[in-house]
Amino acid sequence: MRTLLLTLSLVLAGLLGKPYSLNAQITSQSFVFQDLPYDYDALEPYIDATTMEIHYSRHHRAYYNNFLNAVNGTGMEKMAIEDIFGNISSYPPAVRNNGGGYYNHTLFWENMTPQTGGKPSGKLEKAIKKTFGSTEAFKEVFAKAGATRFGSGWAWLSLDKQGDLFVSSTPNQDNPLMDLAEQRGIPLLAMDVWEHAYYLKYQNKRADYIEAFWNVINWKEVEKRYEKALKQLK
Ligand code: MN3
Repeated sequence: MRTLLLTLSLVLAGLLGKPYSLNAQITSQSFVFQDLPYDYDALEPYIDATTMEIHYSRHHRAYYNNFLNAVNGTGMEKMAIEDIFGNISSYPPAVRNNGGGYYNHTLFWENMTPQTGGKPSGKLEKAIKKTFGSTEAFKEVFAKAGATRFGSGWAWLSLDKQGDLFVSSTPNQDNPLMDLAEQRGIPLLAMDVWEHAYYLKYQNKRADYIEAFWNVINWKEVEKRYEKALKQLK
């Protein structure tokens, strides 16, 4: 029924010249498509409004819709997404790609803000200093993880099982919660380095986008995630 509705709405939306408007009606009780926590132009000049609008309302929405279609009727629709990721290697690629796309972008929007503190503080700052030497050194490691990811993917700051921070990068829509990730942990900060995240404004200059990203990090949110993740380990 859901697939039929989706097909009908796509056809209708296409006729109306609004390819995503009706597509946007799919919802789920377990997996929420969250509102963007700010306006599309809120992160200007670092991330332009058109990129934000396309990225959120089309890319993210498509991952979400495709994820719901992939889990609907499988039993997975009642699972916590973290548990799905913990066994992702045993599920179809559509769950991995779209579930990752849905989760990663939700985190990405939350860990950006126009009211950034500019740098980490509190317990997180201490942990960053302990692991990387300084915030500047962390910035370099994180930027390198994003810059050297071949093709499409993500850069991450995460917390491992031992309670230590680490930086990693994953291909496509994978993330550190997935059982097939090279380094597993709880994601605290996510940076999308797919071309769709920056190409309109920065074209091929991924390094410039990465430099700009530093200006919109929601450090308060990353700190909150860090403290929550520490508690989860106990
Ligand atoms: Mn993206």
